[in-house]
Amino acid sequence: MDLSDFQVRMVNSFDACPPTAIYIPNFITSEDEQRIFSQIDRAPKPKWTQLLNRRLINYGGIPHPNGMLAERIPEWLQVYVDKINNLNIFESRKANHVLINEYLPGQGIMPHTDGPLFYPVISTITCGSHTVLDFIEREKDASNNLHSLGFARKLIFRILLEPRSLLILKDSLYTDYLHSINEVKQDVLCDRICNYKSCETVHKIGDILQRGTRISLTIRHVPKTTKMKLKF
Ligand SMILES: O=C(O)CCC(=O)C(=O)O
Repeated sequence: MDLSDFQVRMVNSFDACPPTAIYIPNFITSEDEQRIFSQIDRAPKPKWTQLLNRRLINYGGIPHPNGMLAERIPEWLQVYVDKINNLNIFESRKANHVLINEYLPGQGIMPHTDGPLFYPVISTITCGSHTVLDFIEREKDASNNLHSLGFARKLIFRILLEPRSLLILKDSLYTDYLHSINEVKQDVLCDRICNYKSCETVHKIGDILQRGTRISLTIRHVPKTTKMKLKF
């Protein structure tokens, strides 16, 4: 697969999309999507971390500045990690961490960057419902240093994530932009969405999409890992 065929290049006829966003519709099948939902349904309750606006599970370990204590990724999930690894997006490295987020309609995630704990490439598979990912340029101070949370922020562009799609973010979209998901129950499609042409479904500006439960699989590489030392 030549990923450059899937690169989102323009926000509209005037503005280029900053490098680099790759959007692949139908990256997984409906059967895969069902399988993911049924496996996640089986996850024991204590595996979940409940936050105010979503809940999540870490697989592969918990990323930490001192190094992630590596844990085995379950086989059903490793299938999708391998599918991402086959795209060679982490160069010679392999993905070793999956963050599962579950969003109910009306839930989202605050503007943030993924930061230094990860190799700077994010891959996200969307299951169940669409969502819209918003991008905001990070503020720079007088010395050109980036702030992780800007002051006056400007919404630059949006990417519509359809069920079963894959989004890859890297380069300046990893380092210089915050991403977020609005806490709304429906999305009114607007002219800041820059990937209409790559979408599986034909959409038009003004369409209203109702959100359902969305599960996202964010598959990344954590460079600093440690193995559990067993003492007998
Ligand atoms: O659910 C998503 O698509 C985004 C998740 C995300 O940005 C994160 O967990 O850091």
